[in-house]
Amino acid sequence: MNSSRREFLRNMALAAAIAAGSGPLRAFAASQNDSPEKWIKGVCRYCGTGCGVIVGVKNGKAVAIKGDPNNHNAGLLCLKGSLLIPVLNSPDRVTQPLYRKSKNAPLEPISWDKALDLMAAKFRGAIDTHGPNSVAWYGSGQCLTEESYVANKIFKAGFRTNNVDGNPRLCMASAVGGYTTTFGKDEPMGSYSDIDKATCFFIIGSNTSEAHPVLFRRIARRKQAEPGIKVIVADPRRTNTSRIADLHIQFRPGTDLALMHAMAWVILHEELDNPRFWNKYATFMNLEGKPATMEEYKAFLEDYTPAKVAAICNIPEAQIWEAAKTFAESTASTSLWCMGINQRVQGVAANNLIHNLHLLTGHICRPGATPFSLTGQPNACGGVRDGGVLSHILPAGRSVTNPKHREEMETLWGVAPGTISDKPGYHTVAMFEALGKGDIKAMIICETNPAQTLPNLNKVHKAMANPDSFIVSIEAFPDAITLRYADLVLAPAFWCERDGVYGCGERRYALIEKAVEPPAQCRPTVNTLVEFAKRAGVDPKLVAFANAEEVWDEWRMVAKGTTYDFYGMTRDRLRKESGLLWPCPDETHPGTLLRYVRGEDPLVPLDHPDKIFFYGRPDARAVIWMRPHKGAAEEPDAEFPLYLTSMRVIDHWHTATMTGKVPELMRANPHAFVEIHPEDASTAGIAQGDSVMLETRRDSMALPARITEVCKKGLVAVPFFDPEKLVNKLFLDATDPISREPEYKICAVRIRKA
Ligand SMILES: Nc1nc2c(c(=O)[nH]1)N[C@H]1C(S)=C(S)[C@@H](COP(=O)(O)OP(=O)(O)OC[C@H]3O[C@@H](n4cnc5c(=O)[nH]c(N)nc54)[C@H](O)[C@@H]3O)O[C@H]1N2
Ligand SMILES: Nc1nc2c(c(=O)[nH]1)N[C@H]1C(S)=C(S)[C@@H](COP(=O)(O)OP(=O)(O)OC[C@H]3O[C@@H](n4cnc5c(=O)[nH]c(N)nc54)[C@H](O)[C@@H]3O)O[C@H]1N2
Ligand code: SF4
Ligand SMILES: [Mo]
Repeated sequence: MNSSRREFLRNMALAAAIAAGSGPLRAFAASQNDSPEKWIKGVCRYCGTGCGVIVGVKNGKAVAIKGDPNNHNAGLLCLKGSLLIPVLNSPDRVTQPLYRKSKNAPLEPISWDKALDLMAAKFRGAIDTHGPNSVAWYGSGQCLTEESYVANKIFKAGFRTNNVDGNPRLCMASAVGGYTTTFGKDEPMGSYSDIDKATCFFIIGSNTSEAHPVLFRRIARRKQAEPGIKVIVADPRRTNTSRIADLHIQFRPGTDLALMHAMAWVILHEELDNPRFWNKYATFMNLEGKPATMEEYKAFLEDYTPAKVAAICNIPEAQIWEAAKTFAESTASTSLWCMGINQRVQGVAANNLIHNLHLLTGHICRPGATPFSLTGQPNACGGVRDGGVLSHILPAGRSVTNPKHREEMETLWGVAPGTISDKPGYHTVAMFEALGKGDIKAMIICETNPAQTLPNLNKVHKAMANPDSFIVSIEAFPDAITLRYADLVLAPAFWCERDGVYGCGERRYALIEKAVEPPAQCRPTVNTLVEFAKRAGVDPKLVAFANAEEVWDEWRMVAKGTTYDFYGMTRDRLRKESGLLWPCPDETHPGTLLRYVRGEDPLVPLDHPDKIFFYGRPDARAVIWMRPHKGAAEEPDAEFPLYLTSMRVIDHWHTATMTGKVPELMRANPHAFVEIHPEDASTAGIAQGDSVMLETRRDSMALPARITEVCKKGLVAVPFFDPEKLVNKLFLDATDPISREPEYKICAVRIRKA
């Protein structure tokens, strides 16, 4: 393709991206006659972008939605967000508790009172007979902060088990691992406003266009507004995101680590690094995690010369030089990444290598220059990561293995010393294995649908069918596959039928206010958990919360004085403002756009001798890691010669229990499909729309062919939203050794015409 044609196509893609986000500027109204009586502020139910919304209410019913002009999205919503009202008003809901008397019996209505008694008896019985580690919580980055906080407290302090995990393990765990091993503290230092200042975007393993549409529009606008702004996309698929790129590196799946080392090699060889920065603010760690020198780092990089890596990645060598130079030479480079990086057995290491590029070049802690991990779910950051609602962590950056941290939490929670176990609980994959083995006897699953979304799904289904287990699912929609395995289903108030906080990808906490009443028998989950805990014998003082606001006030206290300090975000303030970014230590503090920077971050003393202070690290230096490239857990071979990956589509949210209720969204992608490169299709004799049999070492299934040049040759891709095609039966459950996040992005497959 000649360069003017390429430029023309890119400009078209830019214009389309910007237009796509402009439509919903107009408020979505259910019908022309429904002019709302009042507008109530909240946050979109879907992605980690965390757009502010305002819900229009008339006669107690939600009738309209529009973007909040005062939040970061400046009034914009993508199509999914602007079509939330039909989901909220869908009659297809779990409207009362349901109970299954025996494993093969149908779910039948049961009263709340009986349901909670029964559940309490099962959990109490398991703990009394088999010990605290026989029960578990499997939560979600879509729960409200207050719900995750209460569940964590009940299990870790009330039941005395750390078997508390959730779907952020499938999603953000590797990003957490990356930030904590490089900077000593989790969460990005930058904010979305960096997008408006960046002059180079390095987007790796993120299809921002479909997964974070409102942020993508902001990137596209930035690119269109100022000539010379560069976008580099590194993704084995030619996604909508890559259409606006100046450079699309379509490398072999799983070779990102080699690519980024080669970029570092070029940066050092061309003297495009920033020694003033790394000399002062960085340190080097070798393969064993021991301190090392720049000379040793350079020697390590000799395994990753551009020529060697071009062969590993199966890309032209010139692309490596161009990417490295563009990244280093720009005035402000921002990296954005998501599941293409995190969902890998080398997920943490891949995160580290992104940070390496920023530390070598000093593209960090300046407006527009930042390594920014995009967050998947709306409250994975606020509720689960910051809240410490995983099996190895405690609230506000504390760790279960740290005696001082346990002691702090025991004091704050008012429980006896030694109450909190010093052993990490099960991570997600291990938790479901323990369920299968009968080591976990009773489990609550809340606001997540693991029977569709966990990897190696046949194994998971077998575990969930264990006759000795008791599974409670708190689930809003009756079509969730998980309900097939639930012994008890509890009916929750949905989205803006209850109030609570979501914390999105830029450290912004924002309140979702209650806009409408839930169906009569649907209850706010905070109340459900409190009621359950009391009946299960948890000290009532531990759960003395009348409502979500009281939970919020306790959580503010628990984080006070930590590096997550958001004490200044009172409920009243959150009612007035459209979200605030922590740290925000007092009520007059405006929130923090740039962490670790003197004069910006309230945790850096104003008289600190250095401009930047990485206070998360004992030596105040961030780490440049030597992490070797190793490849995927299951690479293609003679028997299974192709790569298989999985991805999202713009119209659906995960398991489509919500987006599946909206005809406009269903139309574009009603069913699963498999993307195949034309050459791979013709080798296998497959034509457009043919049924293709996909076989992996775990299972096989037939999907209709979508023959397209989106995938690199040798790679096929499937979406995972379709409940009728549980593609996760095909994927393996190998996990990253540090983050324990599964490798959803890569396994080996063979295809044939079905
Ligand atoms: N529409 C929509 N938006 C969503 C969601 C949704 O369900 N629907 N879910 C939200 C959630 S929870 C999440 S976590 C995010 C996920 O957001 P993304 O991570 O952007 O979405 P994915 O499509 O899962 O994967 C991104 C890309 O990773 C690429 N990839 C595959 N293998 C590799 C590799 O080896 N290296 C690299 N660099 N890339 C690779 C894939 O080709 C794909 O284009 O989206 C959020 N937003
Ligand atoms: N193959 C493959 N698999 C993947 C991934 C991938 O990239 N590839 N990505 C992984 C990632 S990153 C993620 S985050 C997970 C997501 O996986 P899940 O969290 O399992 O998927 P969701 O469909 O978001 O599940 C949310 C559930 O909560 C229910 N719900 C909605 N609102 C409410 C409410 O207010 N209260 C309650 N109690 N329930 C409610 C919904 O109906 C739905 O059943 O999937 C993972 N699985
Ligand atoms: S970009 Fe994400 S948060 Fe914003 S409206 Fe769309 S789905 Fe909602
Ligand atoms: Mo996610």
